[in-house]
Order: sequence, then structure tokens, then C-alpha cells
Amino acid sequence: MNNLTAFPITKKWPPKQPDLLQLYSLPTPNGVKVSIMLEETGLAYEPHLISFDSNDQLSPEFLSLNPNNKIPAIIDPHGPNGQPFALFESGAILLYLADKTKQFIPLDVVGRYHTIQWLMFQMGGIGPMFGQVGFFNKFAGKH
Ligand SMILES: N[C@@H](CCC(=O)N[C@@H](CS)C(=O)NCC(=O)O)C(=O)O
Repeated sequence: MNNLTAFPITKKWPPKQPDLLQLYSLPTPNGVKVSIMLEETGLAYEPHLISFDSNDQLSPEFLSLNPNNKIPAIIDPHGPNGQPFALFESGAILLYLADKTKQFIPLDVVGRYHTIQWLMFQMGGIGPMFGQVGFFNKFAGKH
């Protein structure tokens, strides 16, 4: 059993199963990337809903995990060296989970960087562009 009480976010979202990886997210395009990865790798996890309706992402407890007020974020109670490990940014989380489970990323350098290049392509290019298409088509200018 790992003690996650050192992470202030656990005061607002107490873990029921602190031995499991804790996911703080919402089913948005960036949020579901990590949910899909967790499901595909078979890692057990406990999800916590960060509601934008109540501006949960701006709460001090959430900001203690990601000062950039964005989901998704995780705490792995069994991180490197067996210590609890917190991480935000979906791309960083995907890489971490791939390395942790040795799935979805080859160990050889060439295969590894070919995988990372597509991750960077998604994170820095097509992902934000699609996000803007959605925002301007669905929300911008509407009251
Ligand atoms: N680069 C970040 C982007 C995350 C992001 O934009 N998350 C959005 C939802 S898809 C969010 O949390 N928005 C809340 C806000 O900006 O207040 C990542 O990939 O994790």
C-alpha cells in the first residue's frame, strides 16, 4: 500500500484504491488518449472526473498536480524506484506508460524514435489543429 497523502490533489479526490494508478481526467480528445492507453495496456487504474462545469481544473488541489490547469494527469503509486510519481501532458504520460509496460514502443533506438516522431506529430501538429477546428466550429462566437 502506497501513501499518496503527500499529493494535495488526493484531498479533493481521495483514492479509494491508493495502490492503483490514479487518473485525473475527462473524456475530451486529450483525456481519452490516456484512458485508451490504460485500457490497451491492461494496467489497473482508478479514474477521477475533473469537471470543467465546476472548473475543477482551476482548483488549488488540481493545480498542485498540473500548474497548467489541463487534464489529463496521473499519479502512479508504483513509479520509478518504487516511489509515487506524478505526471501531466498526455504525450509524456503515453510515453511513460509505454515504457512502464513495455508495450506500444520498441526498445531499439530506431523503432523508438519512429514511434516518438508520430507522437510529436500528433501532439504538436494535428492534435491542436483538430482541437481548433472543433473549438471554432462548435463554440466560438456562440452565447
Ligand atoms: N498539451 C496538453 C493539452 C491538454 C488539454 O488541452 N486539455 C484540455 C482538455 S482537452 C483542458 O484540460 N482544458 C481545460 C482548460 O484549459 O481549462 C496535453 O496533451 O495534455
